[in-house]
Amino acid sequence: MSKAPIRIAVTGASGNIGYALLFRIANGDMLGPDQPVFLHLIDLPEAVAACRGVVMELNDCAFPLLAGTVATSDYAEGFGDVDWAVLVGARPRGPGMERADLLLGNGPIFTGQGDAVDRHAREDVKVCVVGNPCNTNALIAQSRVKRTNPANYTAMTRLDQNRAAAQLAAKSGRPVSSVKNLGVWGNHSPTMFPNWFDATIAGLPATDAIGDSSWFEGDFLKTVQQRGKEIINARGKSSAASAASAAIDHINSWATGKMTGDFISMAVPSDGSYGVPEGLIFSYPCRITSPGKYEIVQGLELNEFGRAALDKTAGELVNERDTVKDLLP
Ligand code: NAX
Repeated sequence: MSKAPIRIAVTGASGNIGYALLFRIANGDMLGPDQPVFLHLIDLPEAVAACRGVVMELNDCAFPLLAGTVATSDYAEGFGDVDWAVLVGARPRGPGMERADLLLGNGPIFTGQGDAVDRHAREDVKVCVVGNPCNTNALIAQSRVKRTNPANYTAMTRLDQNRAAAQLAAKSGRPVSSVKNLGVWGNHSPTMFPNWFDATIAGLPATDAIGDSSWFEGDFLKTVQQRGKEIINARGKSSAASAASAAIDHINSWATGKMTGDFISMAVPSDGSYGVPEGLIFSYPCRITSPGKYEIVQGLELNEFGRAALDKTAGELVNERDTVKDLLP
C-alpha cells in the first residue's frame, strides 16, 4: 500500500529558489522515492497567478509522487496541516541596503508566518527558513510558538557546508563524498565559520590532506564566506539551484536520518552549547539521531582561531536579535 502524502509548504513559491525547489521535491529528492508529497505553494497575492503556472508545469511533469497542490496567498490554506514548511519568500537585499534594513524589512514577514505556521500546521511541523537573514528570521518565527515545537524551527546553512565541501574536494583532488565532519558554525553571513579543523578528507584530517595551512585561513575562508556575492556578480542573480539543492539536503537528512554519523550543518536554537547565548538560531554541526530528530554534536575542541571565529559570528547574531527586539515578545 502506498504511503499517505506528506504536506510541504513552500513560501516564495514563484521565485527563483521556489522554481528550482518544487520540481525536485515532487520528484522525491527531498523525502524519498516512495513518499508521495502534497505541495502548498504560497506567495504574495500578486504572485499567485505565477504559482498557478508553476502548478501547471508540475502537473505536466506527471510526477508519480505528486499527490496534489494548492497555490495561495492565504496562510490558513497555505500552512493548513503541513508537515514541513520551507520559508523561502523574503525581499532580497537591494543596492545600498544595510543588513539592519533587511532585518527590519523582512522581520514582519516572519512574525506573520510564524503565527500562521504555529496556528495552522501540524503540531510536529518542521520548519526550514531560507529567506534572509535566515537565522534571525527563524528566531522571529520561532518566537511566536504556542503550540508547535520550538526545537523544530531551523535555518539553512547547508549551502555553506556544501560550498565548503566542494572547495575542500577540489583543492585535495578527492571526490566531494570523501569530505566528512565539516560543520558550519554561526550565522549565514560572511561571519560564518566553516570549521575545517574537524573535517576529514578520505579519512585524513583535512589539514594533512591539503597540507597548506595558509590556504584555509585565506582563499578557502574567503571563497566560502563570499560565495553568494561571487555568484550574483557572475550570474546577475543570486544562487537558486544550489540553494534549492541545499534545502533538499537539509530536509532529506533531517527527515530520513541519512548521513547519520556525519556532521550536518543546521542553524538550530542554541541550548548554550559551546558558550553560544541560549536561544539564538545558531548553525552547529548536528547529527540526526533518528528520523526527524537532531542533536548538536558535543565535545568538539575549539582552538584559539575557532573560538574567536565562533565568538564573532555569535556576536553578530546577538546584534541582529537586538535590532529586531521590537518584533520579539
Ligand atoms: P526571489 O526574489 O526570486 O523570490 C522571492 C519570492 O518570495 C517572490 O516570489 C516573492 O513574491 C515572494 N515573497 C516575498 N514576500 C513574501 C511573503 N510575505 N510571503 C510569501 N512569499 C513572499 O528570491 P529568491 O532568489 O528565490 O531568494 C529567496 C530568499 O532566499 C532571499 O531572501 C535570499 O536572500 C535567500 N537566500 C538564502 C540562502 C541561504 O543559504 N539561506 C541562499 C540563497 C538565497 O540568497
